[in-house]
Amino acid sequence: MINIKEDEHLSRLNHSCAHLLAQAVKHLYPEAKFWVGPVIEEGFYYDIDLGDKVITEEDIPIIEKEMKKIAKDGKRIVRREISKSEALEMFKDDPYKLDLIDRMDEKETIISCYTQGDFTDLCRGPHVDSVKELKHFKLLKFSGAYFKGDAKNKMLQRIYGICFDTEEDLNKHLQELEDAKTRDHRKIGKDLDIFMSHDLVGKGMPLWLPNGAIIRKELENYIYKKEQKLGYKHVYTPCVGTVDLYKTSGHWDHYKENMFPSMKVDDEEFVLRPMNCPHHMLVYGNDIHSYRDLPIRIGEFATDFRYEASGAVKGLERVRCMCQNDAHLFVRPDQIGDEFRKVVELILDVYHDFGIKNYKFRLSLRDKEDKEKYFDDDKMWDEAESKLRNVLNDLGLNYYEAIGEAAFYGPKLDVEVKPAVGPEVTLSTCQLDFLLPRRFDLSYIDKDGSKKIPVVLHRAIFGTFDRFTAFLLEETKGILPLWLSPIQINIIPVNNEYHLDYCENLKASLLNYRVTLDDSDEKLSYKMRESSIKKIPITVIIGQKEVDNNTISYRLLGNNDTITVTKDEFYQYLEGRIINKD
Ligand code: TSB
Ligand code: ZN
Repeated sequence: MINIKEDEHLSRLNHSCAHLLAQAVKHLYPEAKFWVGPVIEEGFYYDIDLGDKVITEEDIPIIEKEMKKIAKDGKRIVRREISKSEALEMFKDDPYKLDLIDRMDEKETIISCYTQGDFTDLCRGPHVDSVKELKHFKLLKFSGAYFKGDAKNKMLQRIYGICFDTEEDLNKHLQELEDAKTRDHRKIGKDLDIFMSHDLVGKGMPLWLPNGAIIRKELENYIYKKEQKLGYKHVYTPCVGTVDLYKTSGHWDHYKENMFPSMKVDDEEFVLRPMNCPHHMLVYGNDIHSYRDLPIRIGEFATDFRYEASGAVKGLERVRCMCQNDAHLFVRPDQIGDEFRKVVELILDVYHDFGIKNYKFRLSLRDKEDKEKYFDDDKMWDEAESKLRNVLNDLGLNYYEAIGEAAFYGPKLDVEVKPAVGPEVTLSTCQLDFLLPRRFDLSYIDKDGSKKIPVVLHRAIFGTFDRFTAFLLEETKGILPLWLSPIQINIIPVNNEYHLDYCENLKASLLNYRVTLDDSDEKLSYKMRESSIKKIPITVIIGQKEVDNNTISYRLLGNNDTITVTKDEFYQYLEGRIINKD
């Protein structure tokens, strides 16, 4: 889908359309006051104070109509540069604009305003020449939005829209938006009974339903086997720790705003953990290690809690309670490159198994100026950053570098994916860390008998099971491979009276698979449709011919061909698909 912000012309068009929206709102609600109206990836929005008025579905076509009317009038959009005092006078009745103007430094910024007919807005621009260029737009949605994003402030009305040059472009885009909605994992998750939410549990705290739990268990088994083969040792640790644990790790100083508040129990003060690293540091520290023991790879499917803004939580993709496919790899400095390469190879291997192709590698580096966020050891950072870069280059991978995106403890590699709706998110991650082992006073005995400090690689291949499942549902449109499908085979007797026994025997012979038998009294065509709606990969249809010949007829999801085989052939076929992760 097009990113409006990245296209100079469309940015200008959409920004002008935001002004058109504001002008129309001002005509309809003269008391309206305006905060900001930026261009975003998906078009534009404007945050508006309408007093007690809350925008409803019915208001949107009325506003759109007024926008069309103003556009038809075809007034020119005129830019004017003004002094700060002029700006203060011009917007004296608008506290939001005054707030903006107050923070402007006349010497550094040119203050400008744009006028179209009876409407003037404070704005940096640029804009199109005339409102008559704004013909093909649509208001897409609306929501409440706190002034400056702060829940303590007043709730404003935010209206979103998008504008194109032609009706064709607009319609194409609207169709893409519709398609994205059907791909949205929140819709698929509901339709296929994968997860639910409930106010009584809380925001960003999804409940995995039986179908979802099957997917998650299969993912756990899958990655657990891979990690076992690679020498990982899995542990279980509590999902709370004391505040002191997080003070020791540095999270209390650097990550507190992402954590749930602490709670007192007797004389201890706990927090729900946002990360598992501190626990794993303690597990490592429980033993004395020789240089020969390293790398030591401690893995856990670990539940974490993070404070995500209520407006940011989203289905399974961004939650407040998540389960990481986490591991911390304790290595000697000379093992960093090798171990990092193994993690990248594991990521590539897993993505290959799942057929994931749409992703980007992002090498996240520190911002050298930001001494507050990043510990101050330029040599260590430079070395670490170039080690990661070298491995990526050796593997011949495409990646881009992002300054200031590193964790406070070191540089990292993130894998970025694009959800059906909304901005990119990180799936897998591998983060180098020279700091935490120091903070926990960890060591190993080197060849010469001296005590050395290990380096840690934090890595999560799926990221979290939550986010990975969300992504997978969107990539596959809910059509999961056989091995992951909550229901793998649905058996339908053509006639319950004559064919049910055969179907029951068949089901009993498929004990290793997740099988349903639809013996309801519905018509065959209805049952077949249901099977397809539930995205069941294989639907077996048993009629008289199959009973007489001791055969099986089946259809694959999305395909109307019926294939008839012997039972043995069917078992072999199933086995083959499971082995091939097909
Ligand atoms: C990899 N300490 C490391 C760990 O050892 C860590 O916590 N890294 S993280 O902060 O990047 O989180 C790991 C992964 O969790 C991310 O790559 C992302 O895929 C996933 N994740 C992060 N926040 C959320 C969230 N709110 N909801 C769902 N998944 C999330
Ligand atoms: Zn970690």
